[in-house]
Amino acid sequence: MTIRQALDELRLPPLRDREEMLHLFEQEVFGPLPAPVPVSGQVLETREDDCAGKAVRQSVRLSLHFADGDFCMPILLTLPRVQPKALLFHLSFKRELPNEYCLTEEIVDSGYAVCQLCYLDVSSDDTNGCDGLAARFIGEDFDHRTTSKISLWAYAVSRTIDYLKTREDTRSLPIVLIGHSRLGKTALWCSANDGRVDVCYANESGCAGTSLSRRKEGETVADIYRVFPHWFVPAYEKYAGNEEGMPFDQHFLLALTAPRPLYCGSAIGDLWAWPRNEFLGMCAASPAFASGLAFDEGAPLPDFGQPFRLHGGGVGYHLRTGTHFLSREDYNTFYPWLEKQLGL
Ligand code: GTR
Repeated sequence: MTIRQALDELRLPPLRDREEMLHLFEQEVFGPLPAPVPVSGQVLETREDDCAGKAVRQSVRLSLHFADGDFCMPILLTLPRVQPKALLFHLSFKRELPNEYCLTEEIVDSGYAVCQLCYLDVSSDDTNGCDGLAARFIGEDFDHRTTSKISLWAYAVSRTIDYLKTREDTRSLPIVLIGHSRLGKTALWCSANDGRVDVCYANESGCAGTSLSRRKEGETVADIYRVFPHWFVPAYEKYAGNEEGMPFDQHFLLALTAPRPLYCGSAIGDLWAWPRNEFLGMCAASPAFASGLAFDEGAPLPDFGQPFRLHGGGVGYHLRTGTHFLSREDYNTFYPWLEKQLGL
């Protein structure tokens, strides 16, 4: 079967105007992001000898100034002593270091500054957890019925970018947003809403991320909504078992990063995310980009049991061996493609 035939078989809705696609994802999947508020940052601690003395690490408290009081969350900045190529914004599962998904010394050695924000410092990953930023919206304009935790996490990334744009040392660095799995979904949604994300890398983001829902194996809409309803608005549930009835599919979400570069990493053993549909999602989104994924429609559908990479366009993809993880190999495979996009 060719890639074209595999895409045709899915009978995907054709890509639409940006505003329509954004609206569909707000209405039917993640809910809208709250309105921006002013942000300020206070450096709480500076460590001059981070990464064997090659970088300075700062712990910063960000304050989001809402009319009814501030919401504060910590971020961690690692700033190389030499001029960085870009800033990798790592949306993180945890706050503590070391972080197996974000090896700061290696990232610094590869030439990048790092900003880490832990999603749990925004709001818990819990169906009934109206804590943190979620508490601001419960009973007001937003509760998790009108927006989702994924929207709140994405919102927090954007407010952090507001702050990064106020700092002399980070303001002009390209922002490369990286998220793995549920945080890959969040990175895609943030990038869809915020054009200041210069490059978006969603690693193994699977269902509701890069993986098309139609004919998906592994995790389905029913599975994900049953376990994680708080990632979505309730409208999404109606597509459980009715993926064919969706007026969209995940290629709409991916296309919302266009014309900026977009990257996806998949793993052969990550069958829950279903690499075949992650790859086809990237193919289907490609027409929205000036330079899409460099694939040949008439070529045979790749063997998803073998690693491969497609680095020839502004949409990039790799499939590696192994299981669900944001690995060194993912970073090291991503960098050469990223540097092309950054014009280095
Ligand atoms: C799983 C979820 C996936 C993925 C993953 C993760 O339990 O079903 O969609 O997001 O969590 O975030 O590690």
